[in-house]
Amino acid sequence: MKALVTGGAGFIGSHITERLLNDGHEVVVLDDFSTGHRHNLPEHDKLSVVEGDIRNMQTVEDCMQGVNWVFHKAAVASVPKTVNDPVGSSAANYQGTLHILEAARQNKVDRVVFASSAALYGDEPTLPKQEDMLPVTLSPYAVDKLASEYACGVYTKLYGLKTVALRYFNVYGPRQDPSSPYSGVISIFADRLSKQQMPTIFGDGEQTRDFVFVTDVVEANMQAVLRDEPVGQYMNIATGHQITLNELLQVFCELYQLECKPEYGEPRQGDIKESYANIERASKLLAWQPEVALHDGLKLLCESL
Ligand code: NAD
Ligand code: UD2
Repeated sequence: MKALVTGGAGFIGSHITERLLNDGHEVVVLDDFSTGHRHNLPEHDKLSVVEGDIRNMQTVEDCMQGVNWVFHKAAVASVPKTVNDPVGSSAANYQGTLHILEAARQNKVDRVVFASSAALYGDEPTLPKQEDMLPVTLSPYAVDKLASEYACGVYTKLYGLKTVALRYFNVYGPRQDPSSPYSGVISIFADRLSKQQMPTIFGDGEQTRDFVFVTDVVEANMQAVLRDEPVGQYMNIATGHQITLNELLQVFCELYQLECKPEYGEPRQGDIKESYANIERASKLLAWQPEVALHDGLKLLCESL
């Protein structure tokens, strides 16, 4: 098969690309390198890398030629960036998705998998987060992800384009960029601890998250193109388990054999207290279960640094 991976030079996209190449597929990566890096991708005779922008319809059309599967991961993935520039980020996060869907329709692509987000649950306190809950959009990022999910649904119902939306919770693993204060907390903790520095926990550390390892996310993407059951659906991709940040840091310190003496800072404004997902829909429609336990995933991450 021939696959287009938008955002393929980024964290999640590069892992999807690697998996596709390992499985013998041909891959086109479309990335503007705004946060992605060429060094995230291997040299491979079945991989072509296009430096371009999903905001440009012609670029998207050019990349869509002969494609069977699209893994649409390109986005301004930082919520604060979308807060600072709602119009500019929407051009990528919503209009860019429309470009992908329209070019996929015109080119009779077999499947489009869209990277959605747990951000759609906002600060709704009910746990676990379930797909039938009403979205609570607290940022331009969430609005664009929701609008993109709706657009995927419309393209399936109206034009018969087979789309699947995957709502990722907190994804972690090698190649996640720790450089911004809003980078994934695991990437920040790993970066600090690998330099023998103690990270800062914002608040009392009793907030929880559902951390899912990137190769489990890749497997969900693969099942989303291989199976018919998920077509036209959106579903949570997570583990179904939560862990507090205090516990997370404790596991990390054991891995690095460091005495755990966290520094506590002010709680982050707008922080969500608890988050974990119900993953029944994904496990049924994708015949999928996360395989990598947190301890093992953190070990793999530490070994990669
Ligand atoms: P990332 O920033 O590492 O990857 C995004 C990639 O898209 C980068 O390579 C970037 O250069 C590229 N890109 C951005 N704008 C582009 C544009 N206009 N044209 C072409 N390429 C562009 O982020 P990630 O963590 O790998 O996220 C991948 C996707 O998953 C995003 O859509 C993100 O919103 C979504 N997501 C991620 C998480 C997470 O925990 N990492 C959680 C929920 C949803
Ligand atoms: C995730 C997404 C965000 C948005 C949000 C919606 C990531 C990286 N972020 O934010 O884009 O979709 O979900 O709910 O996927 N923390 C520390 N110390 C640090 C960094 C973070 O204590 O150095 C805390 C932070 O205050 C929070 C927790 O760690 O309580 C997780 O932070 P995060 O930014 O990794 O992810 P989250 O769930 O807040």
